[in-house]
Amino acid sequence: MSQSLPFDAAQASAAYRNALDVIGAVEPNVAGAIRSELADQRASLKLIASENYASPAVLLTMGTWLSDKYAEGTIGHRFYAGCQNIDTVEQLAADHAMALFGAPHAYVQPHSGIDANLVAFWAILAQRIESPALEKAGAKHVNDLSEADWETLRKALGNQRALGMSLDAGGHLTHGFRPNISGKMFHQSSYGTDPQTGLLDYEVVRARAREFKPLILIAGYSAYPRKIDFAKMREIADEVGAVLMVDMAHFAGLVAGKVFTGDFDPVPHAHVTTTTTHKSLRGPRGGMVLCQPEFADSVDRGCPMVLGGPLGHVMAAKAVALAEARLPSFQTYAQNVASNAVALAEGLTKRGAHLVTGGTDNHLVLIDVSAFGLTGRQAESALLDSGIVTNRNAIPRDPNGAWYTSGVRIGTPALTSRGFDAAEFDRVAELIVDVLTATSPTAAPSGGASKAKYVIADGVADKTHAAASELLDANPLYPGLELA
Ligand code: DSN
Repeated sequence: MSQSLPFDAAQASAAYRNALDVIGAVEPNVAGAIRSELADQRASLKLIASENYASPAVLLTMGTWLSDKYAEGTIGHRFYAGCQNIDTVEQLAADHAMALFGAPHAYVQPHSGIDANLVAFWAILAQRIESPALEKAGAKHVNDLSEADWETLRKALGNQRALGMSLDAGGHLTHGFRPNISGKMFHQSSYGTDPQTGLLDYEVVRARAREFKPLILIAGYSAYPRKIDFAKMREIADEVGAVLMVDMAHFAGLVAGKVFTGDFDPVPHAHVTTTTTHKSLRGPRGGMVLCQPEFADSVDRGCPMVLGGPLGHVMAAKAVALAEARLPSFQTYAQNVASNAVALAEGLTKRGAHLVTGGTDNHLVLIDVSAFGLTGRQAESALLDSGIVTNRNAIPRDPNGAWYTSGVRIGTPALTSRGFDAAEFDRVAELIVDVLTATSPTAAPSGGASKAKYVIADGVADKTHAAASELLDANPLYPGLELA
């Protein structure tokens, strides 16, 4: 499989050489760090499920004077003069997003996934909450309330409920958990996964929703290796009168690339869908909200409600990335991301690794490394020592908690962008199992096994580094792009 990033190597080389000369003339150390980052990215087996490689066109779009313009407000309705070009790029990004995802409305200003979720939460509260304060004030929208009315509203907001996937089952911090503002705005409850199969049990979700009666039913994940039936989630939301909010940050590329269709495509089923743009979607770092028309007005008030001024250069890069995702080649890429994940899962399983849910049908697998006698932290570090970049992750009902964990999360989007195929992912699986088998915990000073320290059998890390380099050399990142 050849690399799937669309770009012209000669053009990109010339652009980056000139740009680095301009940067280096002012602060050579920054130019050095940029060069060094490319070298590092080229030299590592990047398996972090939330990372990818954006195309040179996407990256170059961000280094422009669109960055210099303030543009609070919405398209054609700004609080600053002279925003015509920001209007153009924001409209382009929204149009591409609506066309790509078949969404009635798109808001492309959020700076990150957390921001996108916050915009969605406020929009849902504004749209759905039966606030006595709103009626009393005769206000049409929370933005029109007086300070006294806000006080009443805050009390009403504090009584709202959100139901999302539990963190250890693969849910996200922004789905109502305490370290995030969503855990303070809402009374939160969660649904987990079946203890035997590791899969979502929709009847358990339904029972929890009936009992808890959430305002918002949240679906989506950052570490669940399976697809979700969003038609069923919408049915549950409707049954209890909840708004269905789907956070598709991790799998937006699979939706865009038509791997997840029908009941597994969240956009037609959810009232509000949020995403990041830089994971499997392969765009610039940022966020986005798609919604049904009834939420559009409230979603569009994201800035200044909870967002700072929109980043014109990033919205422009979103437009470029979304245009790329509309090409037929992106569908091939997305199919490869999913089929490579299956090859990786099968390669790990046949060599004795235990996978949460026993496999995958998205872009990631979650290995339960306790079967190797390791914590997630030890496994992550041993793999890194061997040239393999992953991240540790809790598994359902994890006895080692969120810091040490018992899992390692592995994703295929980045290496698939480099062109890795199923046979190469099978080889990656072999390398991972070799390293984990050769790693053992050292003794803790207090007795028993350490949760952090480990030792890798002699020679294994070096051998794995060499094998990883062979795979990387066969699939160069940005082939032909030369900085010197
Ligand atoms: N940091 C992202 C991830 O790794 O899944 C989610 O916020």
